[in-house]
Amino acid sequence: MRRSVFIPSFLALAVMVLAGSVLERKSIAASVGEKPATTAEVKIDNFVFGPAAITVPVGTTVTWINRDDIPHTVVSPDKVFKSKVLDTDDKFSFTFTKPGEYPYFCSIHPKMTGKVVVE
Ligand SMILES: [Cu+2]
Repeated sequence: MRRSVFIPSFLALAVMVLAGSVLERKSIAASVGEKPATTAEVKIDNFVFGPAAITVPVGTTVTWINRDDIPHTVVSPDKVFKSKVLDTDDKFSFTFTKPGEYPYFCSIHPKMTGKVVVE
């Protein structure tokens, strides 16, 4: 009677240990095999993109956030990306997967310009 209780609980423990080591191996592989995602932020304030030019590695997600009290947009003239109209505190994100220079402007105030350089 005692033995029949012991064996199932031993098996359950063994399964838990095996499952744990598999999970651990997976997370190690993930941390070695994948580059950490990088992010960058550009603030829009007082009709200015700040910083106006940024240089980021390939794979970076850039987020623009409108800290101004009037609406702005973030538009690539090469049609690589285009935000909706961003009201105060709205955000727009784009992930750059290829190296290059990506100029952009605000379609409401075309004198507002910026640039993302992806290396
Ligand atoms: Cu604007």
